Amino acid sequence: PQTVYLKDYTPPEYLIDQIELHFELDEQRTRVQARMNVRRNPHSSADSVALKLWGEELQLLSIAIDGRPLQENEFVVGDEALIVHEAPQDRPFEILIENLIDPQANTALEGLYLSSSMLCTQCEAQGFRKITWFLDRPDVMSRFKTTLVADKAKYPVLLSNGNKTGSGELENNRHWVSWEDPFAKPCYLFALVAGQLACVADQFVTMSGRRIDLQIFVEQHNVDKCGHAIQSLKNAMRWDEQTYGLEYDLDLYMIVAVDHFNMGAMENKGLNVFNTKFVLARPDTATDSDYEHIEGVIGHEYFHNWSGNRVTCRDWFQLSLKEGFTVFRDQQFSGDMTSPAVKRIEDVNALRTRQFAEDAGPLAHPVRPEAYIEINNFYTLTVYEKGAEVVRMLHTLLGAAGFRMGCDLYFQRHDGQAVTCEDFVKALEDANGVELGQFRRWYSQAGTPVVTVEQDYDAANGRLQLTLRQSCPPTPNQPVKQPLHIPVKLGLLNADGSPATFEFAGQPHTEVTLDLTAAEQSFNFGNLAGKPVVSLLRGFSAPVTLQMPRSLDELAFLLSHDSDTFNRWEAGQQLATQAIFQLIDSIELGRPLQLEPIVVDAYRRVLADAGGDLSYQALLLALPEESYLSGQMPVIDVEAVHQAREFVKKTLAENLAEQFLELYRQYHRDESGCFDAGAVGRRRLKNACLSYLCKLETPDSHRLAEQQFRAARNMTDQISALAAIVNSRHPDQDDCLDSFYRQWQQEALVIDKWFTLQATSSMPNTFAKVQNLMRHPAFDMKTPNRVRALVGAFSQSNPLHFHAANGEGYRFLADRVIELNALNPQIASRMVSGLAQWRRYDANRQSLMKQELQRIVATDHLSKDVYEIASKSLA
Ligand code: B3K
Ligand code: ZN
Repeated sequence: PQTVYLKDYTPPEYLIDQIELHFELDEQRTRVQARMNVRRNPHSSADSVALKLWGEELQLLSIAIDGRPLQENEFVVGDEALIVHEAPQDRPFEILIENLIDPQANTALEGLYLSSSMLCTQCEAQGFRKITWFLDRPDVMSRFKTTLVADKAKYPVLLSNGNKTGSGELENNRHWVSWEDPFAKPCYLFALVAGQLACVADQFVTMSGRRIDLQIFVEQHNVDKCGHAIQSLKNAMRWDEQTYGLEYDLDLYMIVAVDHFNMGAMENKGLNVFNTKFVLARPDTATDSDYEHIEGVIGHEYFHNWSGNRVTCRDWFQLSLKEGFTVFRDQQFSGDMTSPAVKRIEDVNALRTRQFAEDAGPLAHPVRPEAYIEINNFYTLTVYEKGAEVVRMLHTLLGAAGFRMGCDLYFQRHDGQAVTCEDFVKALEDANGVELGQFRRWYSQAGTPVVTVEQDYDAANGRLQLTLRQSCPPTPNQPVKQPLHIPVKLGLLNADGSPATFEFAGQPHTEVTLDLTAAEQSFNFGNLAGKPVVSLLRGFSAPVTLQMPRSLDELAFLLSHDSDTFNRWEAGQQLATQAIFQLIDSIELGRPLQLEPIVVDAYRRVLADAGGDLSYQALLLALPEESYLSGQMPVIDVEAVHQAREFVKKTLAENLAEQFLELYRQYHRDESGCFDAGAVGRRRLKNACLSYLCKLETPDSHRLAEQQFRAARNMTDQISALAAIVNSRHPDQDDCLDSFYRQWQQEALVIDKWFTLQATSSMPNTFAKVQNLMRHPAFDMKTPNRVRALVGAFSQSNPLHFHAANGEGYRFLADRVIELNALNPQIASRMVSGLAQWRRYDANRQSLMKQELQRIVATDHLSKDVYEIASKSLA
């Protein structure tokens, strides 16, 4: 397979200003007619006269230029493209192409495909070429007119981008609808949907008083699950006006929810296509975190209308231009809708457990990658989440007002253009009159920097000197790293826990952001009454690993007193992490296990402090996840990590049983499950307590969980109780699982949860259960949500059983990858990630994992997607 390089970018040789599409829709024989206005690009210096249009899996019916059908010797059709040997050079011309496609055979879910009984499209990144031959690249922007013709009974609703311009009846029970999108766009933003869909409608009045129709299309049985999505959309529209001054630009905003979707959702202009998982919610079917994810994804796709659609990417290497920025925007939005502190902790937690692992492994790449084989493999945690951190650092460095000025200039300067990450940084610089030269390295350099700290306190003069050192480990193709511009937010605490006022650069401060730009740099803080406790990297001001040795006492002190909500939580995480690592040492040395009393005391104080935000309190109680802990070990010992963490949890439960039970009782109500901050917080905290209590494995705790499970009137309570049951030695486990299945068998998204709970259980016998579940009638390899719920959950969220020392988990995963490769390469390649980290394990596991990767690479007809991930993992 071929590698594509950023350094080879050249402007398109031709442009297509307008395209008129005509679809005769049919499940197996959809006929596409594309009429395109083409001209030479004045900015291209290439001199070939050939015109190459990308196209895959298409059957050509006819091709004509300016009304003249082409002779066979005038063009050639290959697997990837159609080449017209001599296109007119001196004038604009029209190409008319007719071709056939088979949506039903399309299990890759890219291009036009059938999902349940509806037809829908997914074009990003390069799916449009599976619809018709085209200049399928984001810097070719065209105005689209689309006419859809279909059977009226099967496909009463016919949608595409923009505004509806006409409709009518045809013979043979067929009908047509036409659409026109007034905004030029790259073809990856094209969409069509056809089906029997019910519509939930609402309206939004924009800041300039325009009335926008909002429509969510779902299958009839889901119309009662759209309220939250509509509300989230309205909130997002208002928020973007208030925060960025950005207003929606069409008169209609449509969202369609489909069952079969490779990822979360897609921001097609005026016609978002969503995975049902990120639209449908009713309190009895969706958990509080489902509600949060829906709000986040609805916001994300909406925000793309400006950061992505009005201003798009020049080429796919610039993906983070729209994704990193839009993730940052959706994070800000979600924080503003709920609690900024809780949202920040959740985001950092996910970044550190998952993106840091990617950045430290064989698939590490810069936020702006330099090469790819299959672009779909680069919709990564690095491009999205680290990309968002890079934008957040710009926000921190420029301040909210400066960042806003920069964004205003960016949108103004580049509206209607396809641009680069460089253009974004340049706009921020120009608007603020600053220079961000070194900062740009965040886009080109991969790997997570490590920052170490040395403290030197001069008691006689009340001065503290901090010396910070940064380094970054080598990553594939980048053996040597340059220092980055790292914003480090800092505060100091007095001995009594109060915030210290200190002198920095001649001014009094209570908090500063240090600009760490050199490999080693010292900073001085004066006017101190006594030795302060340093609170560093507040709010996680940069995506780095901070190495700062601290005593358990100091961590407990910060957990009680730090005024920065992130660092307060972080102190608790480090406290637990240190305790768990001590236990891991004991396990490996065969010594008896004992938890430091200071840890128990710290958690006792967290339990007692019910004053504030209950969601935040629940986060303070949550122990670091196994995967986060594993990420810090030189050689991962899955069993010891699990055993040590369980021991801490159980010991805390035993020592603080009364407090846990009291809090549980205080916040346990019979609730129908409305999604408001108060109720969400109560449920979070109460369910955190329940999960501790169940570690006691007493009849009382089992009864508590079962009672909650049976009586629950909302999914958060029901699934939390079931999770506690499934992860304990509860005697009625199977019965509870069966009754849950019977209750929810009509609700696909709830059944996904049922699969995931079993796949992620830490109880013995889990692997056998997973194998049985593969044969369950409700399992389906062609439904990505189901595959992720079972195969994905087992291989990515059940380290204990997936990494079984006999290699059964690895063999199982490789078999699934090989099966999926033939059906859906994008999903197959996502599943390979379970094996990518093989170098982090012991020799036995390394060789077993490697063997499976080699078996995958040796498979016949391997897709580019899987080949790239598996071969790079081995390299
Ligand atoms: N832009 C899409 C992702 C497309 C993925 C293609 N493999 C969704 C999003 O990030 O908003
Ligand atoms: Zn996105």
